[in-house]
Amino acid sequence: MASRAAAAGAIEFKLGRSTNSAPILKIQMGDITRWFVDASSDAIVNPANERMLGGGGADGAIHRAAGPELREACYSVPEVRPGVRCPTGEAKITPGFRLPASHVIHTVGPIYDVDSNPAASLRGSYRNCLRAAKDNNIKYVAFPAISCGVYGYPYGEAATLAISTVKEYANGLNEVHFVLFEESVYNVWISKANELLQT
Ligand code: AR6
Repeated sequence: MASRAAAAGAIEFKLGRSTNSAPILKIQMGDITRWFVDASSDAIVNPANERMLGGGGADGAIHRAAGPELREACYSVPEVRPGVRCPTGEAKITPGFRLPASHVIHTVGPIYDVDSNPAASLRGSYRNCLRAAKDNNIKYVAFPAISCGVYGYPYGEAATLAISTVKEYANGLNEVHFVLFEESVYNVWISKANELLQT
């Protein structure tokens, strides 16, 4: 259950049993482009597309806030096949440039109606973002609701996968945040977290 309600609507949960070292999960409403915790070891997750050169939604907002250097950094990520720098379910890391967060972890969630196994792909996105964070000494990560906008993933199913995957793979991080733009998405995330993180 929620251990306490923090400021500005953020609700905190503990991920795991051990009292002091277990990572903290925070769920809050907000604009992920404004999020930061720590000058060098924090990252926001960008729900990108496979080209990684920007787009609409959170991706567009992140690129606008980070400045043109972010597009240049993404452009220099090698293509694994024509037009694909980051395959669905994988993650790539860049600096945050003009963003308050020091890093951006770009991932590509599944297009719900197109992907042959959207649950496996979405789980892969969360897992590979957490892996990229740990590989780069990042201690604080903020996720949006990957695939819950243009890519059409139902919120309830997405929240269950997001929270259970974070619970499984957050060890070694200090905090994982969900920064959610819409109240309807936030409400689903809180309700699933209460279901899945009861202690
Ligand atoms: N901060 C936090 N969350 C946000 C923000 C923000 N500033 N802006 C939007 N959201 P979407 P997807 C929420 O569509 O479904 C892009 O064009 C939004 O309300 O950004 O993974 C990419 O280039 C929703 O809940 O990402 C891809 O082509 C969530 O972020 C495609 O969209 C995700 O919505 C990716 O689609």
